[in-house]
Amino acid sequence: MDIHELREKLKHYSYMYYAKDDPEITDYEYDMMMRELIRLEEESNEPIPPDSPSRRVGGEALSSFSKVIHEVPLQSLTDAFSYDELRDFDRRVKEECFDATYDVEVKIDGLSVALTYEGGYFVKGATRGDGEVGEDVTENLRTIGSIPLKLTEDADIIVRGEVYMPRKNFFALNEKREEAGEPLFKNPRNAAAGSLRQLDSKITAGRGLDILIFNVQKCDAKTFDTHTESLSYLESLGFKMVPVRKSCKTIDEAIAEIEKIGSGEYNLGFEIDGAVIKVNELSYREKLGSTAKAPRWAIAYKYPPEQKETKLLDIEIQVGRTGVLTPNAVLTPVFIGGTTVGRATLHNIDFIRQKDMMIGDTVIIQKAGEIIPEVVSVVKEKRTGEERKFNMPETCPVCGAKTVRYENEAAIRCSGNECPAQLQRNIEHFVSRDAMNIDGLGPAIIAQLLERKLISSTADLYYLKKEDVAALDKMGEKSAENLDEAIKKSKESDLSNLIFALGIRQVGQSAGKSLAKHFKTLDAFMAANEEELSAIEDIGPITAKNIVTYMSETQNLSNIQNLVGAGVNTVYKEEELTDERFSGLTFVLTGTLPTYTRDQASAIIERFGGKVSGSVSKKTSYVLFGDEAGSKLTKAKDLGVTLITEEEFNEMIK
Ligand code: 0OX
Repeated sequence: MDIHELREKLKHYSYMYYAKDDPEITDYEYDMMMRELIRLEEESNEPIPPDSPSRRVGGEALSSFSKVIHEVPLQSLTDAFSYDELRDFDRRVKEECFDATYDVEVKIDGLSVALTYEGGYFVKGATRGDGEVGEDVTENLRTIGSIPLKLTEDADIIVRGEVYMPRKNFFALNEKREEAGEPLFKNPRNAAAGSLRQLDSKITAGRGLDILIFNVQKCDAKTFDTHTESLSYLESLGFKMVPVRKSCKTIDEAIAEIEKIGSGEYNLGFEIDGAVIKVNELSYREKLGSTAKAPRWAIAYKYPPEQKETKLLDIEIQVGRTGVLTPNAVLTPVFIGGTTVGRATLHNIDFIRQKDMMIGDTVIIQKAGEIIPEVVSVVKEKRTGEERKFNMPETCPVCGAKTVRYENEAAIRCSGNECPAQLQRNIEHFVSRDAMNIDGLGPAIIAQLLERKLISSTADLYYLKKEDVAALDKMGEKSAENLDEAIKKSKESDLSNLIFALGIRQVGQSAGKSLAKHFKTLDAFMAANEEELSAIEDIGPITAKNIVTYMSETQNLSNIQNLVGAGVNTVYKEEELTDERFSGLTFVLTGTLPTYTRDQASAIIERFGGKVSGSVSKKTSYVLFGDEAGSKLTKAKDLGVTLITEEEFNEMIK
C-alpha cells in the first residue's frame, strides 16, 4: 500500500472508530497500520500533511502553553437549581420572543475548548480559560481521535465543544495509576483537565480523551436560522456532536426532557453536570442578548445529588497502613449517577453511631460530584427487628492483634507490628514518591512479593534477587531490570526522605525534613529522647512520643539495621536541600487540585523555602488554584495576584 492510500485508509478507520463509535478493524490492526505510516513518512522526503493521521500520536513536549485571546468569547451559563427557576427563565424569554422554541442538551462535565479551522484544516485549539483568554493546547487536541484534522468542506470556522474522559477510560486510567503507585484522579473531570493540560502531548495521546461539539462560535460564510440547523451543518463537516439534544416547543416539554436525562435512560457513558436549555432561533438569541457573563437565551439546570435507597447487607473492615480499621458498607448494588455501586465508606464508628446505622438497615446513598458515594441516612420506618447492631472488632481481622482507640481519635487501630495489611500499606508508603521514590513498585507487585514471602519488611526490598522479581506475574526481564535500578537508586535518598519513609505515626514529610535538618544523621535521630525531640520546631509532644515508642520496638530497630546494612544513605544532604527558590514568596491554595492534596502541595512549597497562607492579600505571591475554587480566587483576581494551576506549579518545582 502506498503512503497516500495508507493515510486515507487510516483516516477512514479513525473516523469510524472515534466519531461513529463503529470500528471496522481491530486496535491491533490500526496500530500496525499507523506504525507503517510513520515509517513511510520518516523515509519519504515529502512534507507531512497537516491532516495526516500520524500527527495524532503526540509530538515534542512544550515548556509552557501560550495564551490565546478568543476571537469570540466562550460564555458561561447561568445555573438553575429548580424547575421554578426554569419557568422564570421561560417567562423572561417569552416576554420578548413569544414563540421562541428550545433545544435541550446534556451538559457534559469536562472542559470547554474552541477549535479553529482554516480552509477546512484544524489549525488551533484553546481551552476556555476565563472565557476571554485561554491556553493553546492545539497539539494535545490533535491527539483526540474524534477531532477532525480536516473537514469535509474547506470551511473557515470556529466551533466549541467539551473535552471529557469517558467513564470507562477514567476507571482504566485510575487502575493503571494505582498499579504504578501514582495518585488517583478524583473524578473524570479532573482526569480530563489533567490530561489536556499536559505539556507532553504523547501523554495526552494515551489518556483516552474524547470531545463532543455543541456550538458554532464563528462561521462568516454561512447563515443559519436555528441552532439545530447549525449543529446539523457541524455534523456534516465531520464533528462528533453532543449526543442528546431535543427540540422542544414548550418549557414543559423541555422539563420532561431534563427529567428523562436525569433518570439515566440515555446510558451516556460519561459524567454530566446538568442539562442546558437553549433558545433555538438565532434571531431571538440576538434579541435577548447577554449579561456581562452569560447569554440570556440559555440556562443550565443542575440536578440535585442523586439519592437511592438500598440495603446495608454487611459492614466490612479494611486495615490501612497506619493500622486504622475503616468500616466499609457492603450494599445491595444499585445504579446511581451512571455507575453500579455496591460499597461505600462509613469512615469510623462515630459516623455509624451518629446515623444510628445497623446491619440490615435500609439506607439512602448519595453521589454528589464524586465517583465514591456516601451513606446519607437510615430509613428507620423500614426496620423489621431483624437488624443487628455493629461493633468494631476487638481484634484485627487481618492479623488477630488487639485493636486500640487512642484518646481524642475517632479511629480504631490494629496494635500488631507485623500485621500483613499494615505491611502492604507500609511498603506502599515506603516506596512512594516523597519517601524513597522507588518507581515501578505498585501495590499489585508489592502484594505478590508479600504473598510469595519474598519480603516481610521494607528493608527486604534491598535484598531481593533479580531473578525472583523477573518471575513475578506481569513482570518481564526489562521491568525487573528497571525496578532493580530504581531500588538501587533509592539508597541515595536523603535522610529526610528516609525518616518520612519509616512511617512513624504523625511524622510527615515536613517533620521528616525538620528532623533530618536538626539531627544530620540517622544515629543521632535514633538516640534522641522525648524532650530533645519536642524542642524541635514542628515536633509536638505526641509526635515526639511516637518517635521514641517506634525506636523502642526491636522489630523496627532490626529493620533499620537491615536498611543501613543494605547501604541506604543515613545522612542529611544539606547542599541538596538548600534550594530556597520560593524564599520570600507566599502561596495561597484554593480548590481541589487534580493530583496533590493540600498537605502535599504545602509541603512542597515549604520544602523550597516558601510560605503557605490561608488568606489572599496584596502580599500573596501566587494563588495555586484547583477545581471549585471559591472566593479566594475571585479576591486574587481582583487584587491582580498571579494565578497558577497545578501544571504551572509543577513547572516551577521541576
Ligand atoms: C456542555 C455545554 C456547555 C454555548 C453558549 C453558552 C454556553 N458542557 O455540554 N455549554 C453549552 O453552551 C454554551 N452547551 C453545552 N452542551
